[in-house]
Amino acid sequence: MFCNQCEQTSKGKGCTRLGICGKNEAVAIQQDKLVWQLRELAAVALMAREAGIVDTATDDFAFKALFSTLTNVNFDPVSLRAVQEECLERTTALAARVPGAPAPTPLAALDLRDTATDHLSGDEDVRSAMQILLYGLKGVAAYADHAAELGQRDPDVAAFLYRGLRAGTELDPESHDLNGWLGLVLECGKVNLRAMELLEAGNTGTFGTPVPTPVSLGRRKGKAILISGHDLPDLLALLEQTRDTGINVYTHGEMLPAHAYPLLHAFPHLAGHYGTAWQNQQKELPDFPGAVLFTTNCIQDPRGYADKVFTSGNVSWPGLTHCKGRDFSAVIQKALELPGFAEDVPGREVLTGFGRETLLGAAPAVLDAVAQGKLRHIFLVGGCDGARPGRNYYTELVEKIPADCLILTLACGKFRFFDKELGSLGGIPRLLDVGQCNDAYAAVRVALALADALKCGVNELPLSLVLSWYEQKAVSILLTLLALGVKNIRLGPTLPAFVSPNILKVLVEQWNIMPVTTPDEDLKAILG
Ligand code: FSO
Ligand code: SF4
Repeated sequence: MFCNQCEQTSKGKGCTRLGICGKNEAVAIQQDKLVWQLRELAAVALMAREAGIVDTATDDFAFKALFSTLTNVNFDPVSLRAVQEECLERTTALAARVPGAPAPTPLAALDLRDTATDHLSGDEDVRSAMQILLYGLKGVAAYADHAAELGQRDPDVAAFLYRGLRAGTELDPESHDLNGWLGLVLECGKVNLRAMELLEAGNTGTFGTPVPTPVSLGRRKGKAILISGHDLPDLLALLEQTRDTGINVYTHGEMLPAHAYPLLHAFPHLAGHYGTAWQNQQKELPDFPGAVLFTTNCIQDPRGYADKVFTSGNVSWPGLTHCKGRDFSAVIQKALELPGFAEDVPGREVLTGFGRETLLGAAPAVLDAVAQGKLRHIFLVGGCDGARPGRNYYTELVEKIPADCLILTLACGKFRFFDKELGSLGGIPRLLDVGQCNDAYAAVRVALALADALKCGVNELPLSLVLSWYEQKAVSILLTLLALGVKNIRLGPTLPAFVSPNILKVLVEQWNIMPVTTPDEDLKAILG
């Protein structure tokens, strides 16, 4: 196996035996084969589009299938095999409708082929660009899948997914030089903005516009279910199915911002938030006295507490019960069997829900504070969390940011500081949780609106982005920021293993992207 797609990749180079994430060799190879199958599907789907055939069900499938190869999503060879079989069936069926379309490789023949790297160019920079593109596409696929679940689709997003998947393979009629690859990579960023826009439309259209909402970190006496991941429709279904059962539902990880959506907040048994970021689950979940549902990444080996963990959607772990079709009766049954919390435990509250509308509403006050010299600088400190000790940088940075600065945050990286008392500035809380990783869309729109109001470019704003990355959704968001011309991004805790020295040079020269150093040094550099 060879996998270098996430930040915790072995020795900063690549996992070659067993993934640090727990992905074993067989599953890694299977995921590579599935990606290859999707490249074949892409070639056929592009020919179909030329013939005027757009098959939405196949587009939806392609997003889901690629999503299942993201870090910490699907560790189960049986369910991955089913995805592979469906991919073969769909490609065969679509090819039959398109004259001259190539037949997909049968699974038995695919098993004999090393699809991890065999199609990758020998040129280090081209290989790097192909990997950046593939990992960015995985992020796009995740957001497009979430959006499609909410009925939001744009056939152009699928068309680009196909173009990107076909690129560089023997199925691609075009050839691309390094500039062509970089062009595709930036286009991936733009397409990801569209995917996040669709998802925002789906979320707000279904659940309402997020409003700043205090969320309890305490516990309520009674039976309990913990729901983790990013899938809000799963949460809605769970809340509906647990209505009047006496079970309280708690959010975990990236589900925290769900509390800010009016439709979800209205359920009185949406009781609060439990735990912190994904990499702490093996410490935090054994003590949870109820059932646990993982709706998307990031799941880890539930050894020792597997009997109470369930999965849904694209997530799978061998041996766990997978809830199909948003039927959570097995989760509810398990929660009723488990003791639940013995008593009420009051807890602190944290604020979430500073979505696009709220932030845009606060923009005049922010601009005013900037004009009066009361607000020196805005920091966006966000992205994904992970296990590396170097990630304490983000906690320390937030603690050290001076009191006349605001801090926007999003995604699971915020759990390093989400419960800190940072006070307020001109009536605005200093720490503003924009939401999940996909809500980077909201942060981008607000930055563009502020630049517009101040009649300057986004790089001239008193705004600095200090991002943490872990998996492929973060890659797609980074590409979006680059495609929008956002410069001076600080990235950590380490730089991606899949970026070659020459491509890094381009990123530094054109975007002045830089690694995080120490909180003190970076603050000095930013604030002057
Ligand atoms: Fe985190 Fe995991 Fe949301 Fe990622 S929970 S690491 S970028 O999947 O998606 O922020
Ligand atoms: Fe290694 Fe990350 Fe790939 Fe897992 S996803 S095998 S940790 S590079």
